[in-house]
Parts: sequence; C-alpha cells; structure tokens
Amino acid sequence: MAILKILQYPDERLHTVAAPVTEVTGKTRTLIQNMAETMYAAPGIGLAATQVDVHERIIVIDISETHDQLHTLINPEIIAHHGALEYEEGCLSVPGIYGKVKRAESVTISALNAEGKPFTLEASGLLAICIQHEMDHLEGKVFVEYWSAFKLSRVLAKIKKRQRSAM
Ligand code: K1U
Ligand code: ZN
Repeated sequence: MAILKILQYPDERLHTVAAPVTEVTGKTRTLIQNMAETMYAAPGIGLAATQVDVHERIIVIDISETHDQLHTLINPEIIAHHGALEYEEGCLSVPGIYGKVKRAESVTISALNAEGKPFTLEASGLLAICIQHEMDHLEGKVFVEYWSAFKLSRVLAKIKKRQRSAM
C-alpha cells in the first residue's frame, strides 16, 4: 500500500470534474486501498480521488474512531435528500481552515462498492455531510468556495502567507 500526495488548495487540479468509472478493476481496488491508507494517515474522515490527482468518481469515507467502518463509493449519486444542517467542515486539501457550510441533513445515495456491486445507503449527520463534501470534490468544488468572495480572499491570503513562511 502507499500514502498518496494530497493536492493543496488552490491547486487548479482540484477544479477538475471527475469521470465516471466504467469498470471496477484490480487497479481501481489498489487505488481505493491507497486512498484509505492516505485518509487514515492524514488523519481524515474522507477522501475523494480528485484530491490525489486521480479524476475518477471514487470516494472513501470512515467516520468511526476505530477505523473499521470504511465506505467505498464509486460513481455515487444522491437519489434523495432531506432537511438542512450547518456543520463546521475541514478539508485535507485546505489544512488549518475550518468553517460552516449548509448541507442536506440526510441523503440517500446509490453507488458501486469496491467489487463493482450496486448498493444504496441512507446517511444522516456527519456521514451525510462528509458524503456531500466528497461528492463536491468530484465536481471540482472545494468547501471554501461556498463562502463569500471576501471570506475566500482572506483564506487565500492566509494560505499564501503560510506558503511564503515555509520557503
Ligand atoms: O475531503 C477531505 O479533505 C476530508 C475531510 C472530510 C470532512 C471533514 C469534516 C466535514 C466534512 C468533510 C476531513 O477529513 S478534514 C479532517 C477531519 O475532519 C478529521 C480528522 C481527524 C479526526 C476527525 C476529523
Ligand atoms: Zn475536502
């Protein structure tokens, strides 16, 4: 297994719209294992393939503290959603930046699992939030882009300042 490099905002590659997976192969499963290892090592509770510069519709999520409830979502689609919830989000591609985004409180999704088998999942609370955040990555959208132009410019300035002091 391998730890993959996570693209850092505002890398333009994070704005790529991911393509559907046409066949789940051994290569897909190796990518999923490497994504899961990368997410656990970060540490994080979700990771989209976009974040590791692979532009295919693949997500891994594990919100458990025990790291034993891995969800693999290939070609996920939201088929129903209910309610609204504001949650303080973070992102491994925007380290150190946290802020609220309004999302559906619960979602029902259809997707393929790591064996290429279709399934549906009803999710609420943090799992639903994380699914929506990761599905945004597959559309090339990063959570800070829900914020006002003013707030986003402050985030970009903070990132630039941090990059300068790291040189
Ligand atoms: O997409 C990502 O970069 C992963 C992101 C997922 C996420 C977190 C919170 C709300 C919505 C989506 C993260 O995992 S950020 C790190 C994080 O939240 C966390 C890390 C360790 C333990 C618990 C949470
Ligand atoms: Zn993210």
